[in-house]
Amino acid sequence: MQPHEDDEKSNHNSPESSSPTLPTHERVKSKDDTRPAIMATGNVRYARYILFALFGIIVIYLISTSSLPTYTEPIRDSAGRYLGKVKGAHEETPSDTTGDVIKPITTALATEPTSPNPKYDSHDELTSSDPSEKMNATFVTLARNTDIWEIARSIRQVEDRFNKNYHYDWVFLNDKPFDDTFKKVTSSLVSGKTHYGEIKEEHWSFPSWIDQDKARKVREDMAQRKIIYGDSISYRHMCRFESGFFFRQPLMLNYEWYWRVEPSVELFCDVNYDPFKFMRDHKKKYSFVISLYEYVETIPTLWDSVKKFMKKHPEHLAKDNSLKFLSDDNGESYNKCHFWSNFEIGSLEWLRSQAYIDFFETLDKDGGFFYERWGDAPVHSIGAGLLLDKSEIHFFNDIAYYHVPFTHCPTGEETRLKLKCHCNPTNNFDWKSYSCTSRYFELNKLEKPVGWEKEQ
Ligand SMILES: Nc1nc2c(ncn2[C@@H]2O[C@H](COP(=O)(O)OP(=O)(O)OP(=O)(O)O)[C@@H](O)[C@H]2O)c(=O)[nH]1
Ligand SMILES: [Mg+2]
Repeated sequence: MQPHEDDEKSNHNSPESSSPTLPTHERVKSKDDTRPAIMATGNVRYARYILFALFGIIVIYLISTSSLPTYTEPIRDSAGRYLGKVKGAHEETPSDTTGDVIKPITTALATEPTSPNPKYDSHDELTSSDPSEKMNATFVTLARNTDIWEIARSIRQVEDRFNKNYHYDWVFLNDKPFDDTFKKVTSSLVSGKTHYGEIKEEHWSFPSWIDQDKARKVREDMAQRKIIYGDSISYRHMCRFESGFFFRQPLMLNYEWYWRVEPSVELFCDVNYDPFKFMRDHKKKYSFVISLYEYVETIPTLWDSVKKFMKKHPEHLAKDNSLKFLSDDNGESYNKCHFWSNFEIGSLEWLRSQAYIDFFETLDKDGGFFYERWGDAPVHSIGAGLLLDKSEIHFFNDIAYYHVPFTHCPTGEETRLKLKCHCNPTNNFDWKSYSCTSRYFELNKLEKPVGWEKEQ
C-alpha cells in the first residue's frame, strides 16, 4: 500500500483534520464560513459519545443480571441411577432445591459446538472462563495413603496438560480413611474441588457366597506359579471394586462422567479441548488409549460367565456391538483383547445402567474375582464391547499416556508438535503385535493415522 494513500484515508476519518482534504472550492472558504459545519461535526461527536455510553451501560447491565450457572441436584431412582436434575440449588447447600426438573445435561447441551473444534484450538481460548460450558464430570482415583507421591506426580501432569484450564473436581477413594498429608498435598495440586471417600466394607470384602478355602488355595497356587498379584487379597478387592462399585460410591453419584487416573501415570501432550464434552457431543460412553491381550492365567473361566450372561440377558446386548473385537469365533471363545482400564474416560450413567449392573452381578456371582484373578480391565472392556454400540467406544489418539510398561504416543508428527508432546514415538504401543488397537481400527473401519507402519 502507498504511504500517502494511507495518510489520506486517516485524514478523511479524522474530523479535526478534515479541511486540508476538502475539495478545492471548499478550502477557499473563510474560517467563519466553516463554523456551522464544525458545529455539526461536534454534535455528531457528542451523539456518538452518548451512544457509546448507552451501549456500555447496557452491556454492564446484561453482564450483572445474567444468571450464573447453579448447582443442579441429580434425581435418582432407588438404585441410585441418574434420572435428571433439579434446578436451583447452590453447590454449598445441595439439599436446598426448588423442585424444577430440567433436562439432563447430556441432552440439554447437545446442540453446542463439538470438540475438538477449530474455535477451541488456541490454548488461550481454552479456559473455563465460561463455567456454564463445564460438564458434570470428575477425575477419580482409588489410592492408598502410601500412594501419595505417586498420585501427586499424576495429578501434576493432568493439571499441567489439561485441568488447569478447566478445574474439574477430583474424587479420591480408599478402603481406609485418607490421612491429612494425602488430603493436604492432593488438594493443593488439584485446581477443582477435591472429595475424599471411604469405601464401605461391603464393597471391599469377600461376598458371602465365596468359599474361603477354595479362594485361599487359588492364591497359594498362583503364588507358586508366580502369577503377578496372584497371591494378593487386596488386589482382588481392588479389581472387584473397580469392576462393580466405584461408580456407585456416594461421592460419584453427583457426576455423569469420569476420568480415571492412577498413581505414576504420565500425560505427554497438551489436551487442548474438553474430552468430556467430546464424549457427550459424539455420543460416546467409553474410551481408551491402550489396548492389549490379557494374561490368560488370570481369567480362565471369565468368558464362560460372559456367555452365561449373554444367554440370560439377550435384551442387554447392543445391536451393533463389538463382539468381533473380543472374539474370533463369533462368541465361542474370548481372544483376550481388552482396553487398558487404568486410563478411562467414560459415562457413569452407563455403568449405573441396569444392563451393566446385571452384567457385573452375573460375573460376581460366579466368584472369578476370588477363584481366579479377574481384572477390571477385561470386565469393563467386555461390558463395553457387548452392551454398547461400537460407535459409542472411542480411541483418544491425541491423549498421550504412559502406565508402566506401555506408552501411547500419538501417531503423526503434526499432532505431536501441535500438542507439544514429549513422548518418543518409537515407544508407541498402538501398532505393536501385542496391542489390540489395530483390531479396533479394522472393526470400526477407521483409517489408521499416517505413519503407523513405521511404529509396528
Ligand atoms: N485404597 C486402595 N487402593 C488400592 C489398593 N490396591 C490398589 N489400589 C489402587 O488401585 C489402582 C490399581 O492398582 P495398581 O496397583 O496400580 O494395579 P495395576 O495397575 O494393575 O498394577 P501396577 O502395574 O502395579 O500399576 C491404583 O489406583 C492403586 O492406587 C488397596 O489395597 N487400597
Ligand atoms: Mg497401576
